[in-house]
Amino acid sequence: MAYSNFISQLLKGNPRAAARLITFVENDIVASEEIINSIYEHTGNAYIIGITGAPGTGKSTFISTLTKIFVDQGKKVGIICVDPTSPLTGGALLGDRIRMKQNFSLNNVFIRSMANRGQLGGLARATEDVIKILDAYGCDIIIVETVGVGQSEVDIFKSAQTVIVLLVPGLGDDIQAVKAGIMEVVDLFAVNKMDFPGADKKVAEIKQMLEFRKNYKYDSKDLSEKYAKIELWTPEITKVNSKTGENFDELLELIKKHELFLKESGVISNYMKNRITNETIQILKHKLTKKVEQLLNSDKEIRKYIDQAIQKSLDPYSIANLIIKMLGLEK
Ligand SMILES: Nc1nc2c(ncn2[C@@H]2O[C@H](COP(=O)(O)OP(=O)(O)OP(=O)(O)O)[C@@H](O)[C@H]2O)c(=O)[nH]1
Ligand SMILES: [Mg+2]
Repeated sequence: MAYSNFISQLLKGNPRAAARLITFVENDIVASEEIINSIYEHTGNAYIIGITGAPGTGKSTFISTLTKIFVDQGKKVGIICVDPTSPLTGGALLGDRIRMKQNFSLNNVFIRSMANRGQLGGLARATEDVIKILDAYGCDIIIVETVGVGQSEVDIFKSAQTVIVLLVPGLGDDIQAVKAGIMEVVDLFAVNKMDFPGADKKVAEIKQMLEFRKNYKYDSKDLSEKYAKIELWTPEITKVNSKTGENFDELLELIKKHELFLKESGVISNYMKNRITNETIQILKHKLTKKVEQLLNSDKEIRKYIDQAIQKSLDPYSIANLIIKMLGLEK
């Protein structure tokens, strides 16, 4: 097997093997299949934390402080910075990476950034594979950071056990953005920069939003990710100062509380089922699309259907149904 050497090195905790394998899964979905297949039984040990917030809210500072605490506890930490808005991993992310690498030893902290470069099967799929590699590599904690609070972050966070959103005092429209974007996946709100005026006001605004949320009926699709029922978990709110580390003890307690809740409520099995289902859907979408594209381009019978559609004797829905039949996928 082409990757077996890298994989055995990965399982021994070799960071260079991890980096190489990540590059393979980012660039090549066939490689992903082989690699994930071999490492899957070694995954499932890491606790995955998703962190997001608008630009400048202090994500990088927050993650450095949090990582330092985990490292001091003797944990191995993986950090994946995902930028769904950019095709390049450069600029801020790269700067952050260099700074963080200076602060931590490569043995304890592994940092990787990923941009949206049109990975086959999607960025969320690639992120999921990178998480598995870092899990098999031996990370106890995997932090997935994304920029922004929009819908594109939701997919990326489907594999996180605990999702934290950073807000800051003063900004007016950030809560609205959370409501429109990722509200249904947030487990914990952290008002960062608590040393700035208005932190308590921000906490009160979040509380008010959560009150509204109680009265709002989500359809079950929105909630399918982790919680079968909205009443199960009300997001916790805390304030922190990421520069000084103030109040991080409370933050860590809340993360622990959420982890315990997932276990004790049985939500964790719901989470696992949904995580695997979502991932399978991503992979199938990619595989089926590829298969159908091949058929559309080369199958003689299908070319005939397309000609018939030009003549208006068939329409695209009918062609799609005929293809589903051809693939043996109709009920
Ligand atoms: N006063 C204060 N400043 C903070 C705090 N946290 C972060 N900062 C500062 O806020 C600025 C932005 O912090 P970053 O950590 O780079 O923020 P970010 O969210 O990673 O920013 P982008 O990567 O550009 O999206 C920096 O100058 C930090 O030093 C805090 O708790 N208090
Ligand atoms: Mg940053």
